[in-house]
Amino acid sequence: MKRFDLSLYLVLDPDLCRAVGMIETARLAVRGGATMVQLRDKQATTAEMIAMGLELKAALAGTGVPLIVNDDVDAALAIGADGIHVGQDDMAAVSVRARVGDQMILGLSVETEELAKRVDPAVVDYVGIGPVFATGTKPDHKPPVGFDGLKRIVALAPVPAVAIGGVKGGHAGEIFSAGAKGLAVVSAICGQPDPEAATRLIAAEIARIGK
Ligand code: TZP
Ligand code: MG
Repeated sequence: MKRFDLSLYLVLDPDLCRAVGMIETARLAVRGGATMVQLRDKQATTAEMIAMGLELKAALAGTGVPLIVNDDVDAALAIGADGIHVGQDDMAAVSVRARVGDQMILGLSVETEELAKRVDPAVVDYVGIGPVFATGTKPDHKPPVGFDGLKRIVALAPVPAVAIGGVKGGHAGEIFSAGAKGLAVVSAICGQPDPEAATRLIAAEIARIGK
């Protein structure tokens, strides 16, 4: 049985994390209450992803927080990551599942109701839905769905969902009301002067609404 908690999902960005560093940002965020960590580096080679991922894995060891690797199945396998996250333009989820086996957490980005309907719960463990809002963190993002779109897409997804895209702690109420199980954030933590305090504030918002 795979266990994971989507409530406060940190997605790392090497540029935004530059001042503090990705490893240290992850360590601080977990101390502040992050429940999942994703290594996402669109420029890195597989060898670089593996090196970074092994460091992250060591930093997260013993915390119970799963390490998810974005896009790169070979890197995820080499790292022995807890999960892999792919988008609609990456390797098909069913092919990813065939490569990584049953035990790895598999996340899929979903931007529309149509795509949510097509998710196979026998293959995919969770979906990332968004962007909720336009965001400079992912310049090529799809049109924002807003809270209404989020609610409609969540309703059609057969697996738990996490909301992404311009998401801040103050959105926790709307996000959980829409049926999502958590907030996935980049810039709300990466590049913040105090990533631990920033995470703690988001975690407090989530706790405040009773999630
Ligand atoms: N996928 C959809 S939006 C996004 C990703 C990776 C970036 C979210 O970044 P931020 O800084 O939390 O808006
Ligand atoms: Mg991708």
